[in-house]
Amino acid sequence: MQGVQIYRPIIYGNSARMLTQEEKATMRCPADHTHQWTVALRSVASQPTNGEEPGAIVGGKDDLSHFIRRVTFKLHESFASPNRVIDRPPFEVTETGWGEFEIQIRVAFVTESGEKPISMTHMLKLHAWPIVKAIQDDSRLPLPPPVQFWQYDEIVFNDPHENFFNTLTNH
Ligand code: SLL
Repeated sequence: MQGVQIYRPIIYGNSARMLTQEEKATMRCPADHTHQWTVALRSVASQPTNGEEPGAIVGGKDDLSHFIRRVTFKLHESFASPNRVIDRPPFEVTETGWGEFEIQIRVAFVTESGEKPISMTHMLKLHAWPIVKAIQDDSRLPLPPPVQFWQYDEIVFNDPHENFFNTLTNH
């Protein structure tokens, strides 16, 4: 459809929280891991209104899979199998670790769209500077609240195939 432009809003980013002493003792993760985090690509429909994590599944439905076929999260190479391929919602990866790094998020669309994959970069955020870092470094204090670090974006399709346009608009 020449001259037609259609976009779909998305949210991507991460949540992160510190591991408790008990979790560190019982989870089978390396001793230097301090945080558990989740990186995700989510629909705007899953956005909460009350400050909770986006996609803390409002209505239990992720409405991205009608146009997104696959999301690949490329983690830091210190992780085992850093390329994490997710073929169905929820498009997310949960891990434990100690450090912040750039995550490449590659989004592939349903085959019939004829659209090329797109990529974006998310900087994994574990520490809410500067206040929470000071708190989390003091083991006598309670754990700081989880970090939420999310980005709103819009995926734009130019001159979409008619079928794909219909898929998007009928959903
Ligand atoms: C740095 N930007 O160079 C950081 C790298 C790497 C993070 C952070 C654990 C991996 C694992 C992990 O959190 N890596 O041991 O499974 O300082």
